[in-house]
Amino acid sequence: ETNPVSKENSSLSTIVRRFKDSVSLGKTHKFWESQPVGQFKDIGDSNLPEGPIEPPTLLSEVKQEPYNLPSQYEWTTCDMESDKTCDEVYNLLKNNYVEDDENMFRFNYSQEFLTWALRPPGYYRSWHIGVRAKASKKLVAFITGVPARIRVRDEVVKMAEINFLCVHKKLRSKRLAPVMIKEVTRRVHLENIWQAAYTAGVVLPTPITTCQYWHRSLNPKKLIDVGFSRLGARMTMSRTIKLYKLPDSPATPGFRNMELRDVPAVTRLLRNYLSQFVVAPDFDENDVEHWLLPTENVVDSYLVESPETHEITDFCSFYTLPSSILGNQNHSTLKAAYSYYNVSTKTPLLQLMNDALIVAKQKDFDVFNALDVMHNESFLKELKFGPGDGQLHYYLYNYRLRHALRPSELGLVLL
Ligand code: MYA
Repeated sequence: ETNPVSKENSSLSTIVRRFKDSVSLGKTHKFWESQPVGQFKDIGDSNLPEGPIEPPTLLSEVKQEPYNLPSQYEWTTCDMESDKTCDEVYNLLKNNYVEDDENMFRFNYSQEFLTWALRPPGYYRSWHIGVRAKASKKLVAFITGVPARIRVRDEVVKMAEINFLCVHKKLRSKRLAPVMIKEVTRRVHLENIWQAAYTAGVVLPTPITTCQYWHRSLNPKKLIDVGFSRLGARMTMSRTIKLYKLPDSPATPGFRNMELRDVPAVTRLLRNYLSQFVVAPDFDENDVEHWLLPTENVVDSYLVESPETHEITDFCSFYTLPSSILGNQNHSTLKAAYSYYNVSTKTPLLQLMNDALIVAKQKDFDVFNALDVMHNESFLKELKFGPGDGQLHYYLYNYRLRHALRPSELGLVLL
């Protein structure tokens, strides 16, 4: 399967992905064909209206009991405020979550990251769903939702962001995932929410857009040593290290960490910026405080405060998501920063992102990753990002768009 753990593109991995994607387009999707999502057969049919595919039902008509699991398993609601449960979830994902195509790397979301990602303002405990083996009580599967307001054109829609779908490696291909998706859907419906947004590395019916990961080497020697990237043609290690060298400190006067007192100004800046995209989150001050105020080893945010006027003119952020390196003698973890939300009004975006690279390097990240969403295309090549082998498809549940979007029309980054 093609997955969104991305490493530098190689011709082999690209061929493998294109082949798999072409197979998946002709594949039947027993489960997904039964769901209110855009279907492959409807692509290009511009008679279908934009908006919800199915209307909401009365809450009393929502199924009141959980879906049936195979008899050896039981549902559990995971209390992400409990360190013990958080640790079980962490270990399930650490050993069974998303890998790249060649199984060299696996996402290793930290406990602090999971707590942050799963407990935003207004979160529902009931949307953190686990499956346990009845006999051993071992956690064997997981799926989550968190609430979000997402604007599609000029409509703000209450949605669930679905993430962390994971089935233990030993329980794969037994159709457990569809049951988990139906159960999270039921629990979202019980909160009177009828739409969802999610991303996946696999092609399903049907992406609203398909994005590509790009990677900027910060520690090229390690990236080459672990097989994340390869020495370019006619390149030596020392020339490569020189190529990716960065200044020791950011260049923009007034570039500093975001603080609590900046929340109103950052919210204004971000809301104004995101208004130009077709699909984007509708952030208020509470959301900005949660999602963008720096949290150690989870999310970093910087802004530019004009030294003269003290106005906040620019903003950039990235989150911390390490990957385990599978089967390397010398290194066990790849430290990756992922570009999150960036806004430039005065400092050129190129310069702002160069400063982001510099602070990421100071913080000892090995690589800085970015999708080709929003205005990211404008800096990727110039700042020496290279295309990755990972594609990331974005989806909406129970909401149809007339046409697929270009990645640059998307203003949403999911974790
Ligand atoms: S994306 C990250 C997904 N996780 C991983 O890649 C981790 C490693 N892999 C695994 O743990 C398993 O392989 C998973 C599938 C659990 C992915 N999204 O049980 P099965 C369909 C949606 O036999 P398994 C993320 O977390 C597949 O096409 N569907 O398969 C966002 C087939 O259906 P169909 C997927 O390999 C999740 C069926 O499942 C995905 O044992 C968003 C096969 O089931 C996928 N990533 O388990 C979920 N992979 O026959 C949707 C496979 O029709 C949310 N499948 O092709 C929808 C909105 C819900 C809320 C709505 C509210 C209103």
